[in-house]
Amino acid sequence: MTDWTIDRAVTELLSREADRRDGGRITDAWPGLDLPTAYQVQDALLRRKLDSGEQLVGVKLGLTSRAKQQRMGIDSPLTAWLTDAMVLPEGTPVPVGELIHPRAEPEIVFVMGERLAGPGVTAATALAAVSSVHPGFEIIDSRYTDFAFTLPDVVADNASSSRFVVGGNGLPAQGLDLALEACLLGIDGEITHSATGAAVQGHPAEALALAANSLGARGIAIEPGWIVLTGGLTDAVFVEPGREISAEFTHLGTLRMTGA
Ligand code: 0L1
Ligand code: MG
Repeated sequence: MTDWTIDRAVTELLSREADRRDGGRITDAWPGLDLPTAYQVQDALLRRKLDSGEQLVGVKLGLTSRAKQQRMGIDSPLTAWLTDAMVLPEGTPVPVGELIHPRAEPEIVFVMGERLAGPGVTAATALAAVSSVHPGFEIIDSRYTDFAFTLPDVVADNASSSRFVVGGNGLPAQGLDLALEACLLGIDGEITHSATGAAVQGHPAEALALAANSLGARGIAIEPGWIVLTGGLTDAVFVEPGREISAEFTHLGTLRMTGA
């Protein structure tokens, strides 16, 4: 018998976020938190954010690259929600003081032109529904100490979502080879990590198809205008006050951001 409920887990995670504090894994206190229940926590957490005035603007994938999976010790991709409160306009300093222990990771980002509803979505049909492709940063800020979590923990925590940057005006997907699109991640001018789009499920459109199919299994479609973060290409690096983090893409452009 447990006194943990979906509602209690949501309250715990939201209060950690509001108080800028991390804490132990929910699954240590609630071993019965399985993956379907964790997605129920994630959806209930989204509802609380929407009730407080935030708008749903898209979906993100997490743990889509080997680099991220190896670092986190979890080999299953996941999905989570993006709201307007997480948008960090390009060029805006990352408000480190408002966060717990933020890390940044470079991502290939899609803005959707058409509705995409699984099951049966392929990478080709997914890519055809994309309006534009952008360089992006995700700033993750796990509500768990040292980013130590199991898959249900991180799913419940909306996949460590905190802030994200969508850069540039975007390019049409047609004409880009996103598997070969390279990204150099730099800290204070020194390149520390590199990857190509193939790091993300073989092709970022495979990640988009995966999101459409897994959301489809829950009766949810990806809507026109939604932003889709396809997952960290490389490991994430800590954001610190005064530290400049750059992501230089072959065709999508270069993004820079600095911790404040
Ligand atoms: O893009 C990603 O792979 C984010 C994964 C979220 C979990 C985390 O690394 O904290
Ligand atoms: Mg990410």
